[in-house]
Amino acid sequence: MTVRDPMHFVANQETPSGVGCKSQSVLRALRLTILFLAEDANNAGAGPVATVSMDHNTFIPGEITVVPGTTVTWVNKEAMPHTVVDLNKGFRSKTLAKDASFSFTFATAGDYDYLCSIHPNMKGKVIVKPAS
Ligand SMILES: [Cu+2]
Repeated sequence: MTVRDPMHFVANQETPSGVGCKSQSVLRALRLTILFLAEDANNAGAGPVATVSMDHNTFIPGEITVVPGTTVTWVNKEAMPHTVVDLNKGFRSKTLAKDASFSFTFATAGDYDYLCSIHPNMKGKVIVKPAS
């Protein structure tokens, strides 16, 4: 497959000095950036989402079942700082102060046991399985 870039081709033809080429390549970079951002926004909006709260030193709900592709967001609802740490090291949040959140998109089916590294008896589980 051949990919052509007509804008770049025209710029080369009309401005042999190279000045036009430079501004064209800046424009091209901008265009690519915009495409990238647009794609990113689409992805963020496309998948299902779920929320887990952290309150009273507890993940609520403690166990959730989601389909692959779901973005889970943990939100700390209390003044006590918490973290979200996957026991299999798939994800790990920073320390979350009150109202801070952490998100992770689960692409792969499986059971994900996690805990708060500050309060190791504070545990939760995300079960990722395709809808039947
Ligand atoms: Cu904690």
